[in-house]
Amino acid sequence: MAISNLQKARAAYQPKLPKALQGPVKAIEGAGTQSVGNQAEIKELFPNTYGMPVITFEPGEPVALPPFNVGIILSGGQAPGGHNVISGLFDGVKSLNPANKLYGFILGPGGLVDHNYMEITADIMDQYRNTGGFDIIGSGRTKLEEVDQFEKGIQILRELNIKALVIIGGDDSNTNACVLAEYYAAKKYGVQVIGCPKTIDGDLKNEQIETSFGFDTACKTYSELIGNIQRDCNSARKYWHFIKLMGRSASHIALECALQCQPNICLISEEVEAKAMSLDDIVTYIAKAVAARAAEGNNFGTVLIPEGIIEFIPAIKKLIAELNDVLALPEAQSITSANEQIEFVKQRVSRENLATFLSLPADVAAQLALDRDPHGNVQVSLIETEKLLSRMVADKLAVWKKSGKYVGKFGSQHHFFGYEGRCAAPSNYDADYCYSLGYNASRLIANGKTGYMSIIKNTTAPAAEWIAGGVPITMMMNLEKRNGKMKPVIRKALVELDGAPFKYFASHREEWAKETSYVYPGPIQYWGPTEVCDRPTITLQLEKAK
Ligand code: FBP
Repeated sequence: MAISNLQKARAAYQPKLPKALQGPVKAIEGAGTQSVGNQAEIKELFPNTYGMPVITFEPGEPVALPPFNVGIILSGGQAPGGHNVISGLFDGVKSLNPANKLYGFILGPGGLVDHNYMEITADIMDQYRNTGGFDIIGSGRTKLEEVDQFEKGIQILRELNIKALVIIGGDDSNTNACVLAEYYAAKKYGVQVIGCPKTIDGDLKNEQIETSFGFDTACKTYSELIGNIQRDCNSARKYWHFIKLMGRSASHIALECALQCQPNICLISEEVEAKAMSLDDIVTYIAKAVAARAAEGNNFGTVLIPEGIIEFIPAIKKLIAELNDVLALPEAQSITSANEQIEFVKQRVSRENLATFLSLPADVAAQLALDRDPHGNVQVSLIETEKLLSRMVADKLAVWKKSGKYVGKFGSQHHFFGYEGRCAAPSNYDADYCYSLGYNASRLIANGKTGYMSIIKNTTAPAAEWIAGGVPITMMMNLEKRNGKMKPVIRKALVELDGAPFKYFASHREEWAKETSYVYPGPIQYWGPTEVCDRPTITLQLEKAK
C-alpha cells in the first residue's frame, strides 16, 4: 500500500488516554437505570439487559485473565476515527494478555452472518493507526435483527473462540447490538456484545454520550470547504452558494458548520418543524435575505442546508410517515419498477397526502416514494435540496423583480458535502476520543459486561481528565415506528431549540445574514498550538459551558 507523508507522520502519533485507562481499572457501578421511554415495554423486551447500572472506571489493581478473542464490526456510514477505535481495542485487548486475538468481520454486520472475517494482526493494525476510513475491514448496512442471523453469528464466534463482539455504529446499529446482546444473554451463549457511538451526524448523544465520534472531524472538514467557498464568494461577489450538508435527520452538522463559518443563512430542520414552515415559507425566508443583501449591492452569499430538511417540513413529514406504512405493505414487496412503485403509493395514500405528493417537484416526490435503506429511512442524501431551493428562490425573485421588490442579480452554485468528510483523517480530538472508546471497550469486556455502550465523558477537558465507563444501551431506548411496526430504538438526539448551540446561532444569524461576517476556519491541523489542534466542536463547547 502506498503511503503519503502525512500518513507516515500520523502513524507515529500516540493517541491520548484518560488517566483511568492508563493502567489496570476497577469498575464503579452506579444505581440501576430505566429506559428514556416506554419503560414497561423495553423491560419486557430486554429482560436480561434492562436496568443495569452506569459504570465508571477508576484506577484499580491488575487482574490476570486467561487469553480470549474479540470480534469487531464496523456498521453503517463511515466516520473519521473508526480505525482508532479498532487500534484502541487492539492495544487494550493485547495489554490484558498478548495472546488475545482481534478478528474483524468484513463489510459490516453481514460479515458475521456470512462468516467473512480476518484476524487483525499488529502489522495490519499499524498501517491504519490515526487514518480515516473504514477500509481496514470495510463497513455495511446489513441489519442484524433475525434469530437466524444471530444463530449464524454464534457459529463463527464459537469457531473463533470469540468471547465478545464490539459493534461500532450509530443509533440503529447500537439498537441491533443491544438486541443481539439480549439474545445471546437469554440463550446463555457466553458472548458479550459492546457498542460504540459512531456517526458523523452527531445525533447519537444524550446525558451519557457527549458526542458520536467522527462528528468533530467531519464538521471541521466541511467547515474548511465552506470557508474556502466563502472566501471565493467574497472575492468574486457574483454567486449565491447553496451548500447541502450531510446529516440524515438532525441538523447538528449544519449548525456546527454555521457556528464555525458564519454563513449568511443556515436552515435548521428542527426549527422548520417547530415553526410548521412550508416549503414556500423556507423559500421566502431565503429570498428575503437575498433581496436584502442585493439592496446593499451584495449579490452573493452562502446558504447551508441540512440534508434531512425535507423530512421536517410538517406536510412532507406526514406524507413520508404514510408512505413508510404503504411501502411496508406485503403487496409492495413484489414491485420491481420505480414507476410501478410511484403509482402504487399514489393510489394508496390519503387525499391530503396525495395533494402534498403532487405539489412536489417530480424528482423529489419520486425519491420519497422509492426504496428505503435497510433501517427504513428515506435516502435523503439522494434528494438534491440545494438545487431545488435555489431554483425556487430564483423563481420567487423573478416575480419580485417584476414588482420592483427585488433589484439584484441572482446567480447560484450548488454543493453537497457529505462523502468528502466521512473518511477524513481524524482530528486529534477524534483520534484520541476513538482510541479511548476502543481501549475502554476492552475494559468493559474484561469486566464481563454485555449490552453496554463504551463511553468517554468530560472531553472538553484535557484527555487525562476524561472519564471512561459504560452505559447500558437499554437506558437510551424507547419505542418508535419503523417499517410500519413499533420497535425498540435508541432515541435520536435532534438539535434542541432551547440548547446553547442553537441559541448562540439564533442570536447572531440576523447580523450574519445582512453583513458579510464569514469566518474561514482552514484545514484541520495535527501539529501546533493546542487551541488550534485539540479544540473540540463549538457545539460541544457551548453545550458543556451551559
Ligand atoms: P450513519 O448513521 O450510519 O453513521 O450514516 C449517516 C450518513 O453518513 C448520513 O449522514 C447520510 O444520510 C447517510 O449516511 C448516507 O448513507 P450511504 O453511505 O448509505 O449513502
